[in-house]
Amino acid sequence: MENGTHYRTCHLCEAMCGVAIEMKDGRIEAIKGDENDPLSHGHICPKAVALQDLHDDPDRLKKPIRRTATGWHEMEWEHAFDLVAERLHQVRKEHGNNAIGVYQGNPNVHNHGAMVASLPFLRAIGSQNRFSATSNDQLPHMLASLEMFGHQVLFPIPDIDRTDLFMCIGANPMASNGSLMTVPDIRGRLKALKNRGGKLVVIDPRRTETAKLADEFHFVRPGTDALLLMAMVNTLFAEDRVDLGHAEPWTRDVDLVRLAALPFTPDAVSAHTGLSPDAIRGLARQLATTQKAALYGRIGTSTQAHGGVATWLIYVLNILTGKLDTTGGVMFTQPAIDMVELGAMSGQKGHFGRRTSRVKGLPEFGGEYPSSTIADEILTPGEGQIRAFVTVAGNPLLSSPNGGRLEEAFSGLEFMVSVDYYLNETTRHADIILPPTAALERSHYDLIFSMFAVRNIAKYSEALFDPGPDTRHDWQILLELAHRLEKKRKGGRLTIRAEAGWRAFKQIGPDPLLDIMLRTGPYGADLGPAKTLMQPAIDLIMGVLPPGHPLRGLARLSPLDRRWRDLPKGLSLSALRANPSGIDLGPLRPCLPDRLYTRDGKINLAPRRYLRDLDRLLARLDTPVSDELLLIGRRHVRSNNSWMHNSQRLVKGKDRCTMMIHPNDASRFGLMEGDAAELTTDAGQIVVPVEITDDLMPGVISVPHGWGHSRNGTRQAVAEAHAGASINDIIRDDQIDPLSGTSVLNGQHVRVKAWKTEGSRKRA
Ligand SMILES: Nc1nc2c(c(=O)[nH]1)N[C@H]1C(S)=C(S)[C@@H](COP(=O)(O)OP(=O)(O)OC[C@H]3O[C@@H](n4cnc5c(=O)[nH]c(N)nc54)[C@H](O)[C@@H]3O)O[C@H]1N2
Ligand SMILES: Nc1nc2c(c(=O)[nH]1)N[C@H]1C(S)=C(S)[C@@H](COP(=O)(O)OP(=O)(O)OC[C@H]3O[C@@H](n4cnc5c(=O)[nH]c(N)nc54)[C@H](O)[C@@H]3O)O[C@H]1N2
Ligand code: SF4
Ligand SMILES: [Mo]
Repeated sequence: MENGTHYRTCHLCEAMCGVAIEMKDGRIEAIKGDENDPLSHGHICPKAVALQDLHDDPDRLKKPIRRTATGWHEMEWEHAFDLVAERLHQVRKEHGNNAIGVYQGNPNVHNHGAMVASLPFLRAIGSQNRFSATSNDQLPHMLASLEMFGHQVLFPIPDIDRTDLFMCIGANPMASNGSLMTVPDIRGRLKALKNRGGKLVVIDPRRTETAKLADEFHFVRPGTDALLLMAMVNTLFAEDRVDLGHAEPWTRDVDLVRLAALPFTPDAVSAHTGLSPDAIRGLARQLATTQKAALYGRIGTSTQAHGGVATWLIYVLNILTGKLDTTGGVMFTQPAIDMVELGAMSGQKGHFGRRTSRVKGLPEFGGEYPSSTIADEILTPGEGQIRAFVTVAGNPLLSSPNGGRLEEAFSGLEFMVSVDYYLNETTRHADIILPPTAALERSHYDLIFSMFAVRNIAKYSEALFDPGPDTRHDWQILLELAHRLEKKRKGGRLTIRAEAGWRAFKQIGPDPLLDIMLRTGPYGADLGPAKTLMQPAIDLIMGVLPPGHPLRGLARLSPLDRRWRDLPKGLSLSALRANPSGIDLGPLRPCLPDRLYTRDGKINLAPRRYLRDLDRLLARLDTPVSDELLLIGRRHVRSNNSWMHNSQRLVKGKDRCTMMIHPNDASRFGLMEGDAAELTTDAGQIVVPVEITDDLMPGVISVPHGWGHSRNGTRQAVAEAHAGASINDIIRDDQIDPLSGTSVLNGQHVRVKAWKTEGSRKRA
């Protein structure tokens, strides 16, 4: 890359900020916000500089490495691919396809190449034992979308730039920069909300960075949101405030929701939730009487014991108060590459509960089992036991419940391979690590987060650096392995056509496919010569794509579709290349009922599986409130899940892996500021420094996730020097939301006491 400014999207979190990277003599001089980015307008957060740190990190792996008796040794790519394919194939030949487990982590969804190659890779492996970060994250949102709108990734997104009331429950966008709501510069946007006379309401067990900007804030006891939200529904009906507005003609089963909410009066739930009956009624009334309002929930309402029902109720409340698909409410983004429509066209709108896991009988979602059960499936002998494991851009040892048990599981595997550029807590268990190119060495298009943006935009970024010599992109690694595994499955030979398909796929790669997707999408230019020229290659590639691959829907899309008639046209990859800061496609637009994918074309307000799960919620009303401490997580703007603690600039300063606790609880358990506290559950024990603050609700403690870099044998020097402890070492893997299969990462009971070392005991 020559000197000058390179424009790009930051891929680190969901906010899709535009960055302007100043280059001099082949090196990065500075990273700033791109003022011309139509979504972020120049905003970046402190993590953007880590783009450079990641690139320059001496610990980042660049060639495959193999674990041997004398330590890790580099190996050639060809040899590594051969060996991995051979070992995986051996395991499945001996023990069946399901003997291979696969875990896909969060960075996959920030990587269009990996996304395009992932389904062929999974099919080539052929195992039903698939897992991902989804079940530690947004599964309840996907389930609610599937059940209510008929499509697992059709999410209602707050129209935050035009709303007058933003009600935020179980999310802290000031730290996370938003999730299932791509919203760069949340601070600026919340300020604008206030400047136009709007209001921010936050409901959370911690007075968060977002809460500190709020006009109204309520503590809620962890895990009780479903009760609170039910009482809000109850209030709407009791006070005759239900008005579905625009969505009324397409919504069914409103009355079932009314009946379901009857027992959950504000008085009945008050003691459990910690909100007064008046406060609960007040929340319902505001939502009903503010025309432009959006109720929004995230990790705090999804990864908890009633995550399924709580997330469903957030959708329900928006619909009952007429906020769905209206300006300033919650709306469906219409991205330039419409993965929702592509999925539907290829017959893949999502599915749930088609089969259950071997050991615990937990339901699959979209072909994946809950990550909480990975260790069960590896450690429990019998037909179908996992004996080999593949991780792709994931660190389940730190990100999934019960790290200690996962550790035991991973260390007993017959074979493990990780596609990752760090030797970290998870990948150190691998036999071979295959490191992809660095992010700045690849092009970037946000297939996923463009779907969740608070404004319609399209943006493509060229690679900033040429990939180093002898390196492979994620998509190349996945396709190479897929090709080899398919070949082995077919006894060493593929048909001439299939062989040509794999070769074409590997040759062409994801970007020309982006072009076709853009051109056939809602804002597409006419197909022009691009498609004709590429048609033979595309036909070949289609031949090796598994059924349900979104690209299979391509053939049936056209920008001329009736529903897209009024949208601006002209997008193609070259149009995006000519506009490296991105192209604005306008504010969110109403699109009901066209964008519903349910069989009857209606919104299903009361799916039966949610109603059935209400018995469990009712039982909760009868359970007395206990005074045991409840553990919740938190995020910090300078951290990103488990994998960015190797940047000195991000980890420097005050220790962030602390246990926050209310002063009353601190004195109840004899803890002083800075003491080490010992946190114990049936899963394990960790020791973390105490941070006393009345920002926490009494009875609640908070520890961030993604830390715990002290395990032996990793290679992340900075992270090791700022190790912290992993909250997931004490989060139990036998607590899940039975409705959805989501891990209970928030609201588990924990025992806390001062940690006494030998020395301090003597002193005491
Ligand atoms: N207790 C608790 N646990 C949680 C959460 C919580 O709130 N509380 N949050 C959950 C959530 S929301 C999520 S999304 C998960 C995340 O969980 P995971 O996805 O399992 O883990 P990450 O920490 O994102 O680790 C990403 C891994 O990918 C590697 N990596 C980064 N970029 C690339 C790339 O481009 N290619 C490849 N091949 N590898 C790459 C990194 O080195 C790292 O090993 O954690 C979950 N765990
Ligand atoms: N800086 C930074 N940004 C990130 C990430 C990161 O690790 N660091 N991770 C990215 C990822 S993968 C994701 S999924 C998003 C997540 O985005 P957010 O959901 O906004 O992230 P959190 O900060 O975990 O916010 C969850 C909030 O829920 C609260 N909470 C916990 N339990 C409960 C409960 O029972 N009820 C209620 N009402 N609230 C509860 C917590 O106190 C916390 O404030 O962030 C993304 N952005
Ligand atoms: S908020 Fe920070 S990490 Fe997220 S996209 Fe923007 S600059 Fe990157
Ligand atoms: Mo996440």
